[in-house]
Amino acid sequence: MQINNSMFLRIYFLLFLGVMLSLFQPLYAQEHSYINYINIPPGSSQQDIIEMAANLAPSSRQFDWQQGELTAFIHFGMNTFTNMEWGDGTESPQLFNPSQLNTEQWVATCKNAGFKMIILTAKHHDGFCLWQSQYTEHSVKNSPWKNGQGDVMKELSEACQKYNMKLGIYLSPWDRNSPYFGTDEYNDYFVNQLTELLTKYGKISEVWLDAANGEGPNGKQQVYDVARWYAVIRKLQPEAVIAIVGPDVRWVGTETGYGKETEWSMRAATFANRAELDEQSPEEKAFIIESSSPGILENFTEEESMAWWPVEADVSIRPGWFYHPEEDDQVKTPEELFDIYCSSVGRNGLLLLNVPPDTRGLIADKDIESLAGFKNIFSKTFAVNLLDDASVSRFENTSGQGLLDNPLILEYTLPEMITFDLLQLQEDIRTGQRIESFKLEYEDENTWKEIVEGTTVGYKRILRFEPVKAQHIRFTVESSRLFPALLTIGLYKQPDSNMRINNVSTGSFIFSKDNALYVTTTCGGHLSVYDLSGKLCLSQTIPAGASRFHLKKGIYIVAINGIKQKIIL
Ligand code: FUL
Repeated sequence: MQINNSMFLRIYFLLFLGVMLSLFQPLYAQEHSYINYINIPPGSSQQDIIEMAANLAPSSRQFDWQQGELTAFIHFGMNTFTNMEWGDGTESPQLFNPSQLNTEQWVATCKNAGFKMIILTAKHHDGFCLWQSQYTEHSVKNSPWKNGQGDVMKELSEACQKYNMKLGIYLSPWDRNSPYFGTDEYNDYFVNQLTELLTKYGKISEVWLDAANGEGPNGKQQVYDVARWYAVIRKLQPEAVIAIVGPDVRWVGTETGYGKETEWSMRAATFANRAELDEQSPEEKAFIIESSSPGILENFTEEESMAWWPVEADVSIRPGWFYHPEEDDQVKTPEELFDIYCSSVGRNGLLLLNVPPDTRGLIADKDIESLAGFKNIFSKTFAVNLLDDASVSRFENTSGQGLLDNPLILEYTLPEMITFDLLQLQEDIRTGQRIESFKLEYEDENTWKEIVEGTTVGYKRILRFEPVKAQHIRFTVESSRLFPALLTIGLYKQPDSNMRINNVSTGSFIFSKDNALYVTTTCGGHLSVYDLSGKLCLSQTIPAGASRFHLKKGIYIVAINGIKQKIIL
């Protein structure tokens, strides 16, 4: 239900005019200012900091990006043909030879499933380029595919234009093939590649810069000149968001697709280029973030700035990022994909779902079926907002401008009993992200019973629960930074009540120190550790709490209760 609807006006016309206009007007005036960072003046009071945090909003490129909700990742390249996850850059271009490559099939599949953008791995860590680059021989031009005349970027860009799909690029900064890697010339090489990709393939809406930075072919590591890269991207494609190693979009922190229950889009931050930021125009502004911490108010008193830096949750529809035939029976089910959607977009993020084409250059049938099944669950679930027929029987806000101690209460009366199992909330992020905690209750024989409670909302918050039957419903924002920017509230019924409610444990954490792997879990479970060739190095039951394991230096895939993450020791 859109909060400012006619029903609301009918019942609380005078109240609405008196209260809402006075409260929303100052916010509305700020709506288009898009202040997405702020340097906190020294000596700011707690109240000043609350106001600054509450009024931070996305830049227009961040706002447009967030509305897309679903982006498809296409991992395709040399690894598809060597059946690897990471190549070492010595692979022969002769191996790249898709038999039926059809980018329209990729785009149509993703479009049918509700995706708004596609990001292609134009170059993965092995350095092999899927476009006709004039700066390297390690590309499609030396492959047998289309006698070396093919260009995957070009074909994808044309298909995206045809189907009105946004296009993004993944260009790996780490390059295990380039002889320049580890020298200043590599930054020129990288800028040249960026320039080709950003000038020859139409509009690019996202540039995904991976954080991996290992050794190049000469054993050296590279110092990335990110300031220069950002300036090139801003100049050539000012509307593109720069993600991961970038100022516009932040990595959620795992490769599971599951976001955090509490997710503030703003972060307390320290910028390397703090002094220059004020001088840059909104179009060219790009923070170089040195450190950042979650947007809880305590952190803002520690750091010198704050920035709007929303999350993207990436995950593959299969265990690997690239296509491997042996994983054909491990494609995520429609229910799993819906669970991931509710736990990424529904936790104030954007979902970046990888769908890797096979050696034919086509998305496999199994993956297409799962995506179509996901779309079916999605459409059925969100077809009807059961609150649309409700009247607001109580609206209470005693707080004036601040809501720290004074709740906002909305009570709804339905014409008849409804059954629902999903709550969806949205804040108008152009105003800011403000809600700190909320709860949903229903009336049962004259007593109010809690259904569910939560913390942050932001762009979108989805919570699922066992089906509830009710006619009177109460929604309360218990705590908020200034007046809550509540935009919509909806109650829905999922098509299959047996659908799995998120039971994936997000309560595990891994890190490496002194060549050891540390694992902390809240509930214990099973730990498996694989090396990059897929060999199992460790498999054992772990207790709740912290455990330490000694492993050789290297890169490992760590799976805890089936959820995989990568770690470098
Ligand atoms: C990681 C890469 O190392 C993986 O291969 C994959 O591309 C993933 C999305 O990002 O850092």
